[in-house]
Amino acid sequence: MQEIESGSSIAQAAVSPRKLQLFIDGAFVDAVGGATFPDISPVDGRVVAEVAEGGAEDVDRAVRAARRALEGPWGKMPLNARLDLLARVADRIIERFDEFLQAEIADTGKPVGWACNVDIPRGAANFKIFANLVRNLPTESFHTDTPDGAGALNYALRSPLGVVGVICPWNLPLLLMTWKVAPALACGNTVVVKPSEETPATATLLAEVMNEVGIPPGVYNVVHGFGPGSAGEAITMHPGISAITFTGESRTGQAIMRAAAGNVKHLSFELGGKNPAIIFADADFDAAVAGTARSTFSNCGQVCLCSERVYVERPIFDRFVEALKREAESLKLGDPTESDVTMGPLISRGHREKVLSYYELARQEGATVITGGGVPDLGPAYEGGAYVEPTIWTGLPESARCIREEIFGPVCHIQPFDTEEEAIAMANDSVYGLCAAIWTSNLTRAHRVARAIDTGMVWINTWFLRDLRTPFGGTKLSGVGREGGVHSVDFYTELKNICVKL
Ligand code: NAD
Ligand code: 6OD
Repeated sequence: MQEIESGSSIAQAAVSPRKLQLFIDGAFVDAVGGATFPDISPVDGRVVAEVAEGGAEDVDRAVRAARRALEGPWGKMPLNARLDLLARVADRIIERFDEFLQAEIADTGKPVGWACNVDIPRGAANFKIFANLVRNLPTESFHTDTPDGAGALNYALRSPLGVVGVICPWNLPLLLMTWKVAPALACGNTVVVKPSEETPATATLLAEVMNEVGIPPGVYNVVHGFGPGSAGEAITMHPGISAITFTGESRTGQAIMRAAAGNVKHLSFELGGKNPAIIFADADFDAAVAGTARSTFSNCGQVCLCSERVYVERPIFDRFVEALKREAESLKLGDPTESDVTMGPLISRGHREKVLSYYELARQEGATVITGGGVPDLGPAYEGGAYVEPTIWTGLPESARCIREEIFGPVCHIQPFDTEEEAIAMANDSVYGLCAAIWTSNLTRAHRVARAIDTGMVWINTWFLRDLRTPFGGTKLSGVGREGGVHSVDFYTELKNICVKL
C-alpha cells in the first residue's frame, strides 16, 4: 500500500484522450464495425478515452477464444503453475500501482486516498488470496458403511464451470472486477469481462498485466460496451457462457436473470442496498459518528454497503445529528488527485441528475435538510463535473421514497428510535438486505440485534472491514448467493462426487 503525504498531489491522471480497445485472445483489437464511445471524467467533463464499443459478434469472438483456452493451455496447466501465474498478476498490479491508481481516478474521480488504500491494493489482494485459497483447498470425502462390511469411499472433485461472464459496475471498478475474475481463474475457468461503460480503464490495464506475466491468450477477455442491446446483454444470452457473475442494480439483475434463463446459466448476483446503521445511546459516541460519516460519505456514497438509513436512539439523537453534520461539512470536495480532498464527484452527470432528483423529492416529502441538498460551487474548473453536496435529512416518515429507494449518493436520513425492537423493525422494513452497521458498547445486545437483522452482512462497531475469506452477499433484492473464500470456489466450480466400492 502506498502512502500519500498530506498536502501533496499526484500528477494529473491519464490527461490525454487515448484509445481503449477490446482484449480478445491475448490481443488488443477494435470492435467489429469499429464503433467507439467516449469515456468522460466526472471531475470536469473532459473525454479521457475513446473506447471500442463491442457487440454480440465481439462477445462471440471472446467466447470462442475463451473456449479454446479452456481446452488448450489453461485447461491443461498444472494447478500450481496456474496459481503461480495469478500470484504474479497480484505482484504486477503492485509494480504498476501508480498506473492503476491514475487510470481509476481518471475514470471515477474518486479521491486518491481512497483509491490508494482500498481499490488498487484490493485489486492485487484478490489474486493473492484466491490463489492461496485454491492451492490449499481440501478434497471433501466420506467413508460409507456397506452391508458387506467393506465400505465405500466417496470423494468430490471440483472442475471449472467453463467460460464465466463477468459484468461489473462503476463504483469500485478494479476491486469488484478482480473480486470475481481472480477466483474464477483460480478455479480454472476462463472469463469474458464487461466492465461498466463508465469505467473501462483498469480492466484494460489488467489485460496488459495478463500478457506481461504470461497468462495464455483467451483466458482473460475484455469486451467493452453497454448493457441492453450491447455487449452486456450479448454475454447474458451467449450459449457458450456457463455462468454469470454480476454486480450492479437489482433491476439489471432481474433483466439478466430473464436473459440467462434460456440456457440455465449459473448466476451470482451482488445487487443494490438501502443499508441501515443503528446507533444505540451507549455506543462510543465519537467512534459511531466517525464510522457513520465513513459509511455514508465514502466514495461519494457510491459503495453498495453505504448507510443511507441511520437510526439513532433518542437520548443522543440531537447530539448525533449535530456531530454528523459537522463531519459532512468538514469534507473537502475538489480535485481527487489532491491528497487533502476527501470527496470527489459522483460517477457522471447522468447519475447526478438522479441524486439531485432525490434531493428535490426529499424537500417535497417534507424532510428537514440538516446540511447540503444541492450542488457545491467549486469554481469554473469543475463546472463540467458531477459534484453534489454531502447531505443529511431528518423528519421523514419511514414510508417516504427517500427512505425506501436506493439513491447511491452521499446522503442519509437520520431517524430517532426508542426501543431495540423498533430499531430492528425499521431496519428490516426494506426490499433490500445487503448489510447493516450496529454501534453499541453492549455486546450481548449487539449479537442479539445482528442476529435479528435480515441482511447478508452486519458490522458491529465498524464498517467495511473486510476479510476476503468471509461470505459476501445480500438477502431479498440485494442478491443471489454468496462470494468470498470457499463460497466463491463453490460458485466457480462444478462438484462431482465419485463413489468407490472398497
Ligand atoms: P448497473 O446495473 O446499471 O450496471 C452494471 C453493469 O451491468 C454495467 O456493466 C452495465 O453495462 C451492465 N448492464 C446493464 N444492463 C444490462 C443488461 N440488460 N444486461 C447485461 N448487462 C447489463 O449498475 P451500476 O449503475 O453500474 O452500479 C451501481 C449499482 O450497483 C447500485 O445499485 C449498487 O448498489 C450496486 N452495487 C452492488 C454491489 C454489491 O456487492 N451488492 C456492489 C457494487 C455496486
Ligand atoms: O469488498 C468486497 O469484496 C466487495 N464485494 C465490496 C462491494 C462493495 C460495493 O460497492
